[in-house]
Amino acid sequence: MASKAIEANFDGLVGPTHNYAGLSWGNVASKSNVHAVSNPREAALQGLQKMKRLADRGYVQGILPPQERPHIPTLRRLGFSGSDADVLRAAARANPVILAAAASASCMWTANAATVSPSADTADHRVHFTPANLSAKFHRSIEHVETGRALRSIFADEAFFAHHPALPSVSQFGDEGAANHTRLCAGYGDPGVELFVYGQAAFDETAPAPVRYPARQTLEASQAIARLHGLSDRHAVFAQQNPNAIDAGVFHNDVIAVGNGNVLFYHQLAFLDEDRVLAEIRARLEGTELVPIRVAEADVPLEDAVASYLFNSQLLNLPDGGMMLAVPGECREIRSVSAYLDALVASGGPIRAVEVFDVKQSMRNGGGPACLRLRVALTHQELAAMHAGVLLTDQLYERLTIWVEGHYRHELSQDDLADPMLLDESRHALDELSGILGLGSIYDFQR
Ligand code: SUG
Repeated sequence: MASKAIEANFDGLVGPTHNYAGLSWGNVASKSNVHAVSNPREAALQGLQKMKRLADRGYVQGILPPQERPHIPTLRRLGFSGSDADVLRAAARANPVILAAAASASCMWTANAATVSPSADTADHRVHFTPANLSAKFHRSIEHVETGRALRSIFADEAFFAHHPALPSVSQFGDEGAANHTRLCAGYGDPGVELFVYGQAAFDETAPAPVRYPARQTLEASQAIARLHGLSDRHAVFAQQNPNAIDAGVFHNDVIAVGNGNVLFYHQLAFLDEDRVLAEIRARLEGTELVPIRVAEADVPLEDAVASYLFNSQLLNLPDGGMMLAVPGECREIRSVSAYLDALVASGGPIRAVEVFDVKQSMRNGGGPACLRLRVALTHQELAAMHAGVLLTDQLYERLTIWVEGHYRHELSQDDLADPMLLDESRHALDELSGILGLGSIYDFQR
């Protein structure tokens, strides 16, 4: 019999340097808000409020800490030298985009932190983690070392958890983590089907590929993760994303599809070969029937799906059966999407409720509710074995709110990124945070 299990969501706490630098070509929101002034305090509070609302509804809610930014070791690696203040000044003078990349708070989007395979699917029956190399974007490619450190310290017990290093950091093995990985199952503790969605096959020059924007995830990367995690053919399906969708701004699959349990909610233009994808999932899914909810272009044009982030929603089990969709506020601002959501709930299908979350600060960089969370299905034994200090309680929420209010700025412009005071403030904040979360010295500056 399958052991009982839950799904925990680990949200990335937004870091003190949250800013709009326009670093992600192919991500429409990031480019259209380039150099807008951000509000890191509001961003972090919006994230915490989302976590608190979900925790209050009984969902297990965890936190992944922000990384040290600006990341001085990265700037030193690029030849900037002297004191930390000298390094910042020299980088700002030489190339402000490099400084912005080293200062990005992008690790907040933990759907890109790693790929996680639950123990019900893996050969050794441990939960497997591989941090994503995020090699498609320089500012994100520097995340995986600290991500791996944080995951190892939270899920430390080797009897239950297995950790792999990120894949080689080259475009042929570009890996964007859970944003391109969806698990379908009867119950979280039952054997599931892990759907790996890739943008391009790297070693086949004749294969279909987007022409305007980059494909960030390759087939070869997805296959490597499945091998590392010990997933047999029964547990893994590989599907190519529709290249036209990538060219329309769908830079990760979680901008056009989301799955939970036996439900796959997706846009008709999500996959290159929709029929094959559904057939392969159906052939592998045990103990339940796949319920596809296909959104037609006629109801929600792709452009509206990208602008609203309809599919970047969290699809969550309700306690009495059925599911709720946690959508970003933008879904209610776009007529086709709002009307679709009303019709969806009225249709009598598995999605019975829609709840709106305000994560605007993150949305302006192309990160909706689903980007902000990493899902980890855990048995009760595994949950008991992990580090509980990162699980959100009322007390931790209060403490973190006070912490944000005490350390974060209201405004941050691109010029501020070179301010040595910002580095100082950020290190002080993170030093205190690692104590609050009981994580030990996970940051370079603490070592
Ligand atoms: O990688 N934006 C992120 C958004 C990630 C969204 N995640 C998921 N879909 N799961 C990215 O493109 C923008 C940073 C800037 O431009 O300042 C950025 O990195």
